[in-house]
Amino acid sequence: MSMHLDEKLEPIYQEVLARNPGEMEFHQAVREVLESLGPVLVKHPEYAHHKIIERICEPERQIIFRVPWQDDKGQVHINRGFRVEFNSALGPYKGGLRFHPSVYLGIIKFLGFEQIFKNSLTGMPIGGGKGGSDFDPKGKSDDEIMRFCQSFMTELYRHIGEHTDVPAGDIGVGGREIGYMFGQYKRITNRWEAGVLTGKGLNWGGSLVRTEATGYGSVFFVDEMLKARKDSFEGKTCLVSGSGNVAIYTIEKIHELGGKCIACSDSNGVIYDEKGLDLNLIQRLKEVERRRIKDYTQYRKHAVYKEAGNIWEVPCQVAMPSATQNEINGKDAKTLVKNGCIAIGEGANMPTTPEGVKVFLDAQIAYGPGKAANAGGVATSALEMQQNAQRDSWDFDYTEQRLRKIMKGIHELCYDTAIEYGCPGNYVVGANIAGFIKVADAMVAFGVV
Ligand code: NDP
Ligand code: 2IT
Repeated sequence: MSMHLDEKLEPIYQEVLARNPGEMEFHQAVREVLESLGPVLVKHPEYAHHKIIERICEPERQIIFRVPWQDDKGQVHINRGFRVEFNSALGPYKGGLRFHPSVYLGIIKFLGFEQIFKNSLTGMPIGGGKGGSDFDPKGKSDDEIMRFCQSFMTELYRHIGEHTDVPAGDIGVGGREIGYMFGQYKRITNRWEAGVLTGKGLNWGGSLVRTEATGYGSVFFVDEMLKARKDSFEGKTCLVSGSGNVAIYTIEKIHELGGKCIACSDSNGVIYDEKGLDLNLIQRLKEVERRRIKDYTQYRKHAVYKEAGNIWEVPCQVAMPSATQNEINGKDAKTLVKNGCIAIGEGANMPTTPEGVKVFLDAQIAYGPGKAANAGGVATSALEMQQNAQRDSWDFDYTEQRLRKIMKGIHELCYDTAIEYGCPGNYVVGANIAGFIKVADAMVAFGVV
């Protein structure tokens, strides 16, 4: 089912398997990148000589720590915290924090590994890292979230800094959590250091458009893929999985560009609204009231909720997975293609299994992999860092234009690189190779470090 690996790369992959037992998601992310790199080693024998790939697959530093906290009843709980500082060739480690019960080292490492190449593609000076905890924010009070975030930062603070490592949000970590963590960092260090975290509130160092950036950026990326095929979002029926930060602003921008989103989801079920999703309602339910997507049907009576439903069975032309890893398998991908889907834009990280990716590539539909399509979030984090360094803040339109330009640049880079390496239209090859080369060249320049 998986592609064949180049004979130089197979032993490197075997070594990754042996050194990182049981970390399936990390194995999957590494394999997907290595599958693209065979022709790069032919063009650049110096990378093999300097063992660049072996080095890139080994995180520079992996931090695992205890996070004790007390719930509202006074009960003590112990969670595990992670920060994997994967690669700092291009800049300080940069990447989000994920709070979700499924988190373990293998998930943080897959995300950190992907982040290296994604951040490279943005053209901004940021290295790759990721962190998080197996803490489950669902059903917790604000006070419990605060105490958890404070405890988490009480260990993390010693490892991060504006020139060292700059965390942000991911699943389960948004503006509220960044606030509690920034407050604790400031208190412990006695430094008002805006550049240490991104995704901050607007009146304390945050950037306009950061909240919207991942969703907007993913839609801009798909728009570029459609343009390259002389097509557009106008009149397209779309699916967006999830109903969190990325999903919400993906839906908003699709509607702005003339598409119609008819379904979204959460981990319990799927909402189908044939008249087009009511975004204000979703925002109120999810962002303000923190409720389940099921409640949508209380306010839109014609909409249908399917518990444990499969969103990919709804016929569409554009699908934007924006929830989590491996949410589209080979069968789902076949269903999408059979039902007339012509474009996939991955708002989530690694949402498609290797079998699914193969289906999309074989069908030659426009397939934008996460490390290219969802790079707008981290790119806007880098814009937030720029504003912090200048002690400045830019207006919404200017910041959105910068994001739009960055996404256009990423599309062009992936598109051109795919052609250069003989795989026109294959954004997987384009993103992996273009992202890799910039990091590899920096590592060669630095010598054996
Ligand atoms: P949120 O926490 O805001 O939302 C996550 C959404 O995905 C929720 O609807 C959640 O449902 C659903 N979801 C999460 N885990 C699962 C699961 N295991 N099974 C089914 N559904 C799940 O996170 P974001 O919107 O920030 O992140 C979504 C995706 O986008 C992630 O893959 C993340 O890595 C990626 N991403 C995020 C960026 C950002 O800037 N935030 C940047 C680039 C990528 P429920 O509420 O039921 O758990
Ligand atoms: O996966 C990602 O790129 C993010 N969660 C955003 C990281 C960031 O530093 O803004």
